[in-house]
Amino acid sequence: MSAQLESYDPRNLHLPEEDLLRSGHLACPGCGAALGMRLALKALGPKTIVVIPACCWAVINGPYPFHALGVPVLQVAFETAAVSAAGIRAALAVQGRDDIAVLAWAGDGGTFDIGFQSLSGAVERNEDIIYVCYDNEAYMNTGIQRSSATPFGAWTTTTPEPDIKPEPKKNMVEILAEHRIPYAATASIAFPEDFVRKLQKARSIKGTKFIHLWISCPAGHKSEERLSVHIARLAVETGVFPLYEVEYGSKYTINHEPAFLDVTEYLKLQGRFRYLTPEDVDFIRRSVAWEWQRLRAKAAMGSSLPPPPAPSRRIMPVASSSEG
Ligand SMILES: Cc1ncc(C[n+]2csc(CCOP(=O)(O)OP(=O)(O)O)c2C)c(N)n1
Ligand code: SF4
Repeated sequence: MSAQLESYDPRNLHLPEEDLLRSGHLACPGCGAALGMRLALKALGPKTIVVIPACCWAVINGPYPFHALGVPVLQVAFETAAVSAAGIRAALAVQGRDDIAVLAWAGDGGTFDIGFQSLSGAVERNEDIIYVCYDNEAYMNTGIQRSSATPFGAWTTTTPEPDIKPEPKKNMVEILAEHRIPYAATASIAFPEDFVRKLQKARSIKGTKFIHLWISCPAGHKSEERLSVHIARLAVETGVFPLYEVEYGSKYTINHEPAFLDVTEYLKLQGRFRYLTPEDVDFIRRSVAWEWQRLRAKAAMGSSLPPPPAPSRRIMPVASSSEG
């Protein structure tokens, strides 16, 4: 383990005290999606309504009339997280309630694939919602099927050996940023203060905010439960999952300079990558380097670009102190 990872001490974290994820939830041990929600509600607080489509979290929350969250939850059809959240926001606007955060919380299948059309529509209308995609890189709830968020080379039940997934992962933050929403960002459960800060920032901005949260999933990644946070940290420190934010599609900020540990440090802890050949690992290594080159170029260009002009007929929301 690198000196940088050894020096990391979670006891030094500064996070909001309040816990709105109750005991008795139904997540697997070591589930990053449970930790992610715990952090999200620490960031947003009790004045939050959560919208959950079909995904692991629809199960984690528990069977009606019980549920594990200390905030109201609306469970909706798989493809409708973004539009359902937008509908709640519209209803709250009629009541004059702009003090409540509306959080759409969906898996990668419900975001990258099945919910993409309604998400793109909501984003194009710049609906005033926070959308978090917790990304475990497959359809885990129904038995580990490949999604378009599954990375190259991963074993899933629909990409079994020797036909491990040949396509790279879809780049969702870039696609959302190209909709020129006020805020799009990546985050990780292994960088909780960064994630909490991003949610709090999202809450202070009007319009659509999208956060792509990388989470560990011991059941689907075939990894040890106790290593969930460590693996999530390695995803960042190997450069596989960069932490950055994009404002109005133009201003890029890289939030963490990785140690650029060798990708094998990350891959070897997950059984889903056990079928990779040395050539596959080399491809992943070169892809990580290429993606970083591209990200740095965008960050360099973005720092000299002004934000896009505000449309003359629609008020393009800008940062405000009220909730998003
Ligand atoms: C229209 C529709 N198709 C399929 C399903 C079955 N289904 C329920 S959850 C799920 C997988 C969800 O995957 P993802 O969004 O990645 O979340 P995860 O399970 O990984 O948390 C599927 C396919 C459904 N409920 N509705
Ligand atoms: S399958 Fe993965 S994401 Fe789903 S509850 Fe289990 S660990 Fe969490």
